[in-house]
Amino acid sequence: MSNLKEEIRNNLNKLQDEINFIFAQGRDTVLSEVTVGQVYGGMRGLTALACNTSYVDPYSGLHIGEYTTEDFSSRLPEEIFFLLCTGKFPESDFIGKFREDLNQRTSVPEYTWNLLRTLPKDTHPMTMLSLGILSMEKESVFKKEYQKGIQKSQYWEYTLEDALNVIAKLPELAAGIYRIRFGDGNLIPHNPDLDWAGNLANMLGLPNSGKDFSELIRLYLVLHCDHEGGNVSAFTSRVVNSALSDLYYAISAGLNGLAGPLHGLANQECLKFILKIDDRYGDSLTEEEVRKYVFETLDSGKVIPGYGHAVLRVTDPRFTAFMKFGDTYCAENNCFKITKKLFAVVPGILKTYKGGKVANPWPNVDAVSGSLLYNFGLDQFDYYTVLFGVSRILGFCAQNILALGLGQPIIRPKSVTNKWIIDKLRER
Ligand code: FCX
Repeated sequence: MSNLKEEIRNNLNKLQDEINFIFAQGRDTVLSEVTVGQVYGGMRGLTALACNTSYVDPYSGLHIGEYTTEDFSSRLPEEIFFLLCTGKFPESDFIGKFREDLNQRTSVPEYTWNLLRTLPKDTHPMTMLSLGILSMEKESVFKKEYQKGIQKSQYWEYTLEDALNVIAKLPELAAGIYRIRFGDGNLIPHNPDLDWAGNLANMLGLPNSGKDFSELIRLYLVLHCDHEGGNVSAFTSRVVNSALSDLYYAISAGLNGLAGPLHGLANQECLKFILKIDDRYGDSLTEEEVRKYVFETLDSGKVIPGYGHAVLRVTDPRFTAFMKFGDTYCAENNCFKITKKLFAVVPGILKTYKGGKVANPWPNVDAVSGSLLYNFGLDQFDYYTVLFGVSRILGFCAQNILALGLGQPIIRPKSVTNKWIIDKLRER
């Protein structure tokens, strides 16, 4: 695994020094107070977690280490995994050595394929991805070593082994899910000469897949890799792993959260939304018609998919990176044109909708990603969140490796009843 392990160890030492410094300043320092509104409001804005893989700034978006989205968006997912785990980019010889290591670990067990093939034909691909990973749980190196009795300081090393075993299998597993669910069920073999994203793009077996499609898949797998620690999927994965449930359990759990329409499924919802606009108005669509459709959606009690965010307060730089790709490769595609028209109209509407209660009227990454995939003939929307999941697993793995390496304890915040809160209020 090249110098990845050594660099993670260096990063853990650095992070531990920082924590020692923070504790020396005072463990009782207050970072954030909890209001009643936050307790009942999804803990929004409550600073209660430390995550050292990435950080989402409300105004400049996703940062990994000291790099902004613009800085890292041209890299390979393999380099991004290294960056998430170590805080820096690898040396130029890393990719070749890392590929050699992953190539030894790619094979998905036959029992996983058997399981996936016996599921009903209408099973959601996210269920298949989550089950596929969970089915391999018995392979966990961490679990086997834990049962033998290992030191706490070694937990991260065996979790790294699990991470590499899962990451190596993801292109084959994810592409296999596509082939079973939407294709003829025949799997395309892994090509040891291709990189991680290139393999996934190739193994999907789409008629139009070429260099540009591989480039889209690379970008897709980079932009979705991590989004700090408090989002539903990353937090779920961390909570599960904090009980020392191994990475297979933790990844599967995180994916189950990602499968929700307010989180990772928003990309498929968004493309459906765009296609409905296309169906109704066709090529001559005007901004006024887009406006009408958006109001109709809001008035029927639905959200506008791909808009809004719990942390961001500007246009998501991941959206901007995808738009740049779209302008270069799919400017004439109808869905992409509608995406642009929505971008011109939706923020203005959401800014004032219901007295301006939408905290962030700007687009997030999901507002455009589906249009780009659709342009390349990936027209099975149910599959889009699988690609999101493959990428986000890099973040789940990195977050859990670092948390275990820093000896973080089981996560267990306190809950109270309404009565407890009412009594507290009466005491004032
Ligand atoms: N369309 C309509 N209403 C919206 C909205 C949107 N796109 N975004 C927020 N609102 C509404 C909320 O539904 C809420 O209304 P309520 O008080 O009646 O329940 C109100 O505005 C305040 O919510 P807000 O504080 O702005 O947003 P939250 O932090 O609660 O939720 C999400 C954030 C992302 C869940 C929300 O903006 C949303 O539902 N967006 C559409 C779905 C989406 O794009 N999800 C993907 C997000 C992200 F990229 C990811 O995690 O993958």
